[in-house]
Amino acid sequence: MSTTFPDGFLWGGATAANQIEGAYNEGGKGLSIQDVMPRGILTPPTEAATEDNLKLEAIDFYHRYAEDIALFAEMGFKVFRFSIAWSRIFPRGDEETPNEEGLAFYDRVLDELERHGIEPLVTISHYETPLHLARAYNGWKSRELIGFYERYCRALFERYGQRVKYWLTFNEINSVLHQPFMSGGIPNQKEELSEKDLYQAIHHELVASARATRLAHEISPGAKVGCMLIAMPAYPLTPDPADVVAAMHFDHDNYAFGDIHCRGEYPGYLLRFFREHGIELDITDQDREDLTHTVDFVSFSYYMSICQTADPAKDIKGPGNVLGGVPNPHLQASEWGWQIDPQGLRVVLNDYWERWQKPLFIVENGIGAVDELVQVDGTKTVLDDYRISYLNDHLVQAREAVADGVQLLGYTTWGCIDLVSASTAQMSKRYGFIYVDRNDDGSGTLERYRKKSFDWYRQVIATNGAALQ
Ligand code: BGP
Repeated sequence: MSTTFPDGFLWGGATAANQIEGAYNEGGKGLSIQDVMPRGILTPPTEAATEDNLKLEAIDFYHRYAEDIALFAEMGFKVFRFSIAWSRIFPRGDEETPNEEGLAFYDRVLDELERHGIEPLVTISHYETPLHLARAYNGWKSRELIGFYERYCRALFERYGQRVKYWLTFNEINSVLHQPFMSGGIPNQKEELSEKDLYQAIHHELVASARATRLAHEISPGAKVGCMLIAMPAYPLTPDPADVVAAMHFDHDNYAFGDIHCRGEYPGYLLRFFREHGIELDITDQDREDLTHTVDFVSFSYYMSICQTADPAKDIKGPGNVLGGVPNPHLQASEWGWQIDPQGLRVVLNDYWERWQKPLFIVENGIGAVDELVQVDGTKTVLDDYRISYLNDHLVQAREAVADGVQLLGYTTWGCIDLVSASTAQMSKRYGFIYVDRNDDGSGTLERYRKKSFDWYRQVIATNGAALQ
């Protein structure tokens, strides 16, 4: 395989504010929904922030960002994906004016990135809706959130529009269907919500995303705005055509979000679903016009694929990233049961490219694993060959997709520095090239150590992918 990655390919890593920053009540920050989710998505939220939540301190990026960004620069990062904590900028979410201290923090982060020549890639909303918006408005169920989000976006674009080119509107927007609280700030269990409630909330997010895209283009004409999806290809469990149709339905649930972001209108299969389920959404003429402001590129997370079946007896879901599905008998899994499928990434890249004809950006990929800190030549490190192998194999498939003709802007590994897990709120589910000394019980010095994969990734970036095996 001689084809390499395109010139200017954006190599880097990805994080989210609530999983790295800590300082949950500093700098005028309000509470976000994550501050009351001490167990991730495993148990319902608590009434208030409890100390028993690793995210309150996380890895203290709020105070250590300069040291961390210097380490990213040492690996040769071209891009760093991070999210802005909405509740740092608008502590309750419904204020008229932004919190200057919050804005100033991200100025400092951007200064540091600029100093190292690292391009920022900013997620505007990554599972961290201000708690007040969840409690007082029922999160995205309320149409009022569109206006609050737009005000927040305006504050960001006006402040950082000259310095940030790449924006993502909502992290893994298709997850609202599955995790209404974490993803949509809707304070109900999924079972308590009607399908209409869920799709109405989704509609509000889609309109907000389109309005943000238009606003970014107005305020800073060079801006590139992307949607962000969970990519999880569904294979039919058997060649039975009924299984193929089951896989198609699963794909539709996810494609719908990309179709609306890229084509500017609801796809026929979703309209049919609404008709057949008696779902009548409140969609205004203005909403329809807003939705026509389509994204510049499509970004996605990719961790795994799954199978689908029409046979209820075989429809037994395994663990996985938010969506889950029937395990594939041909694949191995990570320690957390997420099945490993590098070729699925090539399939997704080809599929999305052919479907939407928009540049693609892989903004999350990686393996959560238990790491052991060891001494090698007097230096503490982690011999994480399993991580190197996972990332290598996925990048080889991304390179195949580029050779297939897919336009790929960049690749950011998930959790380039160890961080708190979104689903389990553990520290021990590690993804990073950089080990952070912090344990699930909250103990640890927060010292950073380079893992074996740190040097491996440095070489991959330095050779623009030629070092891949
Ligand atoms: C995605 C989220 C991230 C991240 C990642 C890994 O769904 O966008 O925030 O955490 O998955 O998941 P986890 O942390 O549950 O291992």
